[in-house]
Amino acid sequence: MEQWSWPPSYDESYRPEIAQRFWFPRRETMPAEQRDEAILERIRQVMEYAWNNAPFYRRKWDEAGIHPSSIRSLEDFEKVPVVRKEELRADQAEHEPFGSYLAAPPSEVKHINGTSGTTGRPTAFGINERDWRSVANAHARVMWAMGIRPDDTVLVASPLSLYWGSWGAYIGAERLGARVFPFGAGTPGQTARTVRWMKQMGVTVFYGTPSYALHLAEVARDEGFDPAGLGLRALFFSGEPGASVPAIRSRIVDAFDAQVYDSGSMAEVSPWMHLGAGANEPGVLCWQDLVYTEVCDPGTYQRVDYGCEGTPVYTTLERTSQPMIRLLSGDLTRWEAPSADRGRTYPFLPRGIYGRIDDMFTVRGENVYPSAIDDVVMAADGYGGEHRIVISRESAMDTLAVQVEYKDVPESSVDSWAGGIADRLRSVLGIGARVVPVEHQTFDRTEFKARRVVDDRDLLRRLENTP
Ligand code: 8LQ
Repeated sequence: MEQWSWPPSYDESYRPEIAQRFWFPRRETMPAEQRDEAILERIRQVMEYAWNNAPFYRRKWDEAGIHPSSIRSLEDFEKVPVVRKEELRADQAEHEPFGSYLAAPPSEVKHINGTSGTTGRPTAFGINERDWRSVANAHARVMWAMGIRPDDTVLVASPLSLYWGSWGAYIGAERLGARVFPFGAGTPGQTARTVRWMKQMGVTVFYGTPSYALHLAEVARDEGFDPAGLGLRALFFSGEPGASVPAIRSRIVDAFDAQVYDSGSMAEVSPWMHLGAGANEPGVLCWQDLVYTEVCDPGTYQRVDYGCEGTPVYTTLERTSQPMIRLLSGDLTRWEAPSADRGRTYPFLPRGIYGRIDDMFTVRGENVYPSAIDDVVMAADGYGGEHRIVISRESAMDTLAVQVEYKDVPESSVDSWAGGIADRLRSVLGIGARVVPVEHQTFDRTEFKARRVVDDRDLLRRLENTP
């Protein structure tokens, strides 16, 4: 039984036959134009609901001269002003604790999560029971598409605190009938224990960040286990670029000998609506009937053509407590038109989300994103497991050094090894960079999202003065 209603309501006893490829075949495979018509209708309902229940939206749209009834096409919808994260933060400071974009009565809020960022005022997610259940149902659907089934044991290996990603994975796995193992991450010494428990509990599916999976593989080896022998069938990721960055992806596939799926968007718009294109292929699909995604020009916030790069702007179609209507991500991606060849008729992001607009730097005229450097560096034989990208934005032109850990590279060849990476950076990305080899385990490993970019002029000067 397929459901697609506003407000969302799902038959909690429904589950497809094990062999069925699609959880909701009609919603997932219908012609994209037909789905867009239904989405337009849903957008109107969601806007109407927000207009009536969330003063934040009424104020914002009043100022812009927009009323939900004026949205007659998806092109009209592009005129709705985007919502920035700073606006949400400011609104929440003024209307504590959940902001005036809370559209449900405060007494209905039954779950609190929050932004995982460590800087600035955190924002709280107030989630009612209806949204909690729709996220569970949506995630079950997306995870079903990753091939996760009731006989799987799913390890949630990211922090089980404020981070929505962990809870989304938890309730999604639970809803599809799998066994859930909320081991979490982030406690000292936890990773070695994770490895042991994974073996003992027969974990078959991993959820976490790509950085953490690579760290886990290193720790497993240190503990005497081959990560490929841990029994994982699949790993799925959100939180940072990696699962669609070729060198990172192949490191994970090689280490665990398992399928890798990219997913994730922003916690504010959970459920994540993305899913790897297929087994062991990078890229993600936009599940438009859950979260309507527009890849937009970062200047005009209008949709760019398929084939072009832009920033995702998200609209939740199933959230009633804090609906997000045109939330600006500030991320970067390129999208492609829906195609029936992919099975699901959703737009496709072939390289996933590969950066943030504000992460971009310019070296000798070339625009560079850190994930492109990750891709080159991590593809090198002898890569020791971590690196740092040190940039200086002192002058008009940024300058760049990359400190790269090496492992199993003979001391006498270390300089030429680093030279080889510098050559590859120049030929693949067109940038000149100083590559500084450093010993294995120089840098801390992360159990959550990696922070590899160091914006530090003094460090750069010291590196430049190193012979
Ligand atoms: N971000 C998140 N997922 C990403 C991915 N697959 N590829 C590249 N960048 C990604 C709970 C959500 O599923 C994921 C999440 O991490 O939410 P947050 O904590 O709100 O962080 C959102 C940001 O993480 C995005 O804007 C991307 O920059 C990155």
